[in-house]
Amino acid sequence: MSKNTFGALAFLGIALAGEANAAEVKIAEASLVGNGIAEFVPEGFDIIGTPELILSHDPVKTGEIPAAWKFTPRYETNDNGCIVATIAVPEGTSLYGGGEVTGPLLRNGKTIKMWNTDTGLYLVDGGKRLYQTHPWVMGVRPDGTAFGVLFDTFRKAELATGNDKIKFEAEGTPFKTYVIDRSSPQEVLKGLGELTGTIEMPPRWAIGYHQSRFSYVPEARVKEVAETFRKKQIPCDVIWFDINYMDGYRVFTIDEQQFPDPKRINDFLHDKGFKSVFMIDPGVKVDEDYFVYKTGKQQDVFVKDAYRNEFHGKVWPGDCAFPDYTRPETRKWWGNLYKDFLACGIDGIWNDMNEPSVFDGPGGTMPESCIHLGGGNLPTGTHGMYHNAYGRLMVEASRDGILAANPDKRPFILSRSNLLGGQRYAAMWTGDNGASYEHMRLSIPMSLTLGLSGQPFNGPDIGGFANETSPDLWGNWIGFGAFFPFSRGHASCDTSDKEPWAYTKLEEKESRMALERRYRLIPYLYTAFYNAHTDGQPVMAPVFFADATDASLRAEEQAFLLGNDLLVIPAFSENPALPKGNWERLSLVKGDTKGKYQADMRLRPGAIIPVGKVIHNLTENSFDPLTLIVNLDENGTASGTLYWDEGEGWGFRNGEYKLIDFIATQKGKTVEVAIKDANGSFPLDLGKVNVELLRNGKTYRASGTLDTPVIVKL
Ligand code: NBV
Repeated sequence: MSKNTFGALAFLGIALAGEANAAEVKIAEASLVGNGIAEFVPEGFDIIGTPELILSHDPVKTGEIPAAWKFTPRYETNDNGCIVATIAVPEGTSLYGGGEVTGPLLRNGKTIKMWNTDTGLYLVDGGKRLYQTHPWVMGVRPDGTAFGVLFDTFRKAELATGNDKIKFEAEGTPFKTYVIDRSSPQEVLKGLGELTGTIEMPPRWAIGYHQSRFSYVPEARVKEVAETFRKKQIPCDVIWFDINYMDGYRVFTIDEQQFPDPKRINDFLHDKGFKSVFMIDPGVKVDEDYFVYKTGKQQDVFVKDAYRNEFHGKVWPGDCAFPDYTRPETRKWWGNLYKDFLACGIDGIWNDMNEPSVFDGPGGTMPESCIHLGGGNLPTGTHGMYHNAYGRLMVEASRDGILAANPDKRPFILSRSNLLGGQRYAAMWTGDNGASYEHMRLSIPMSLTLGLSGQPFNGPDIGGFANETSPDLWGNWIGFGAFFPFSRGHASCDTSDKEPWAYTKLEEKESRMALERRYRLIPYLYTAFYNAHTDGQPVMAPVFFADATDASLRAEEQAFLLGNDLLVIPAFSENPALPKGNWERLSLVKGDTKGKYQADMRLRPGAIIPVGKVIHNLTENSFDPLTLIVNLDENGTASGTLYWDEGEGWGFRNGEYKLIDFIATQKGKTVEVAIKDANGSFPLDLGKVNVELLRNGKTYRASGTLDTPVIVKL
């Protein structure tokens, strides 16, 4: 870790921790701040040196730490003047988390660095340093109980998850540590949500399939791609606009040659049931005739260099200035830029390059000596201090602006860089992967780890961003990639086409089938997003979530769970470790259990899942009819939930939703399926419901209105 940050901080007159030799830092205050949540405040902690950007609110003290409390961090300063927090780990604990990581799901014995970096193909630092920062670890003990540790700082850091201890070493002043000790991994993630907030309900279209490339231009090409999806009846909800739509890479502009009438292309997409997402980068082209630069300069919103001149660095448009999002005035100015931009019918925003990536800057970013002025709760500080918060502050500003522009709509923002807690503002994708089997396999533990780190709404570039994708790689990837929480195909500018039909007829058919499966699952998937929103639960979860006491599941990273009840076993997987019990094989689309690339899907014993019909975009009606798929447990019972609302807007906050609990009970040779409970005022008429009961490889069917129980004969 470099020392120049400290030099710069001293220059700013910001308090420094002792830089001399390793010395213990005592804990000044320790208290409970929630059910099984302890807060540790070290001596020397001050909110100026370590401002709060991770937690969603100031935790309130609820009591004293009980005498039997097991996890207390030990703090010390080291020779570099960094603060080191160490927590001893009980024997046999499986460690997870750290946010965006390469490598295995099981993190015992791993070290990662926290310094957000534009890392094409994950090559920087051998994949130990990626685009986001999540100072968070979850431990699962042999008995299935779990704990989590949150190091509450966004400073440059290193996180080592050793077998006997977790060690977190960060620049800056002493930081607080939160420890959550609860009965299960699910409960620990709920606690993480209590501290850092959860995702907002996404607009429903955002959980459909997305098609992107760098870049779909001009207008005619966008139309062609959209029309081909409809003609070939491959489900898709969103077409993405990468940087080439801009006028000379100037953010908040649209190139008139490529898109002479931006409203026209958005109207076209909307007519066909698509939404559009447009990219906005932080770098603002230095151009006195360009309104964004001009107004930004007038309002003095840009980051300064060490001599307090406007900092310039090169990105796509050439020389750029960078908004100083630590300033409330800048966030306001930036947010306000969205209103006119979105007015042509743009539905969502993609914030890229926000580590920030600066082509000619040291280490590919802006110099650590640059100055952020701060304001509100944030003190003036160097870029060295604020680097890992840059993307998070950007997406907060974007979200606020988008919401102010369209107050009745749920914002959808995708971000490449972010910080733990930033799930409150944006979904994320895992950056520039490559078209390789290695990255295809890696995309599963990466996505799972993000879900275990508070960010359930995530996914990779399916097919691989860089390099050519072979038909077989695409087929394999989309076969399970259709079940990522965020499911999007994307491709770099110098590759061949990567749309589902760009390979052979076989992959086209398999893509359609995989995506039809996703779209049938929308009622179930939307309910899983609701659980993510209310309880911080991952949408895509590791297999061990099915049984945290089963040691054989702890490292499984080929198969995964979608929600609580569905097991997804990718076609490529070899000897996956699967949970015990009678998980019944599920068919959602004719022929899917035999499809070459289709994931094997299994339903949990004791589960009822709500699924819709095959639709091709989310403006169509899923409930025509609704099907309840049931797998009884060994006691002959099953239960499940459906959450549904408008799919847009905020009515659900005032009770305009429907939350229905279903129950199935075996009575001799029949099974009764009924509504156990229904809440909320959203007018959802289920009409006639189909029931499919899976049992020993056979399907038993019945249907009825559920005004009275539907009876399935065995
Ligand atoms: O905007 C172009 C790309 C984008 O397609 C990709 O998804 C981002 O991760 N962007 C990076 C800029 C540079 C790519 C080489």
